Amino acid sequence: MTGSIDDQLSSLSSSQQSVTWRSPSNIAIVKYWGKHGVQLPRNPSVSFTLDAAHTDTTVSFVEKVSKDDEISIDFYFEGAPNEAFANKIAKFLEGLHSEFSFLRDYEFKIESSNSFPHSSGIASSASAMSALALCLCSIEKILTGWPTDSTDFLNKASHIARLGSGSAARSVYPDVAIWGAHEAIDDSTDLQAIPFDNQLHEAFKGYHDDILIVSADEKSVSSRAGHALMEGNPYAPVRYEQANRNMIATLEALKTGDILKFGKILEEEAMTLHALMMCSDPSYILMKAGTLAVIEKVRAFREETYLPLYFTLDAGPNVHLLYPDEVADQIWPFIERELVPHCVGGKVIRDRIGAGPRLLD
Ligand code: 2P0
Repeated sequence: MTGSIDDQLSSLSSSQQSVTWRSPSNIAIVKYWGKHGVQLPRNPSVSFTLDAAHTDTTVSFVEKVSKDDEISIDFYFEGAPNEAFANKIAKFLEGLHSEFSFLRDYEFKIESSNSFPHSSGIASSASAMSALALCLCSIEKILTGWPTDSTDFLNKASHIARLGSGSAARSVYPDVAIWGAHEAIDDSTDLQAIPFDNQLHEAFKGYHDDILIVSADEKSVSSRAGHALMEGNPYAPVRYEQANRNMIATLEALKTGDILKFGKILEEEAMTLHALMMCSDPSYILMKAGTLAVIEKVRAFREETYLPLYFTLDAGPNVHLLYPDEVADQIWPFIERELVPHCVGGKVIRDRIGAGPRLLD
């Protein structure tokens, strides 16, 4: 389906017994790092919604013949049954009973696949949990007629996605999404993300994010453990203040098209995130030698050319390279020649800022 989310939702019919959503990953500009309670962030975050890196999820549902209290799911990942994921999702759904009263009345088959290889080192929780949340909200709409409008629908989808994985809350909106309460940002809340609506400056339209796969190995410390280690980190309070300041500066840069200010914050946030990991107790490092080599080359390239190529990092060794479309022809040859050799198997995912999730036929 194409068209607005309202158009897409209006195509849902009460007779259908399966629904498929394609939902993208996102890259945080101001990072969410530290949480409390039930998936509540310690600081607000803002991200670019991506496009090429996405998950397709189909949920089929059949009414149970005899009702019981169990959640019944079959889960297939990339076409094959996957018990580990099935158990994780069953546990997630158990916690959603108060959100979706139908969960124990149906048998569910969930089929999920990613546009990027499972072993590419790209985190899939944001795209996977947002795709699943969108499917569940669509099933609620099919069965009950609610939510009637797309604002309520996306609000709930973001809320459910957050319960699955914090960063997934941001993936339901196009272009730019904000998650976490900030006193100077209207409607911002810890409970779900909100859209940036039409405030993004032209300069960021079609913005590139080339994701350099420096390592595809499993991370030594998961994001869940990383968030938890923020609780004892002596720098945490200062970090949360910095994130609040960076939110305002980033949103200002996104509105005014200030690419240089945007780039400066982008890199500061990446370095802070990894510095927080290094000064956790126990300390850990997720960057690899290749990560540092790429960072140094990007900085030298910028000094030499004055071209606006900036990097950021997720909670891992892979480097995201962000730059405007209008200078792509000048920047890509450098990336290809100097940086791709640092990638495993020369692997780069060439992504862009994206239009958000899509209901598939
Ligand atoms: C972010 N990251 O804002 C930050 C920056 C990684 C670095 O959110 O435990 O998978 O599922 O809520 O969302 C990665 O953590 O953590 C993350 P959970 P999540 O994107």
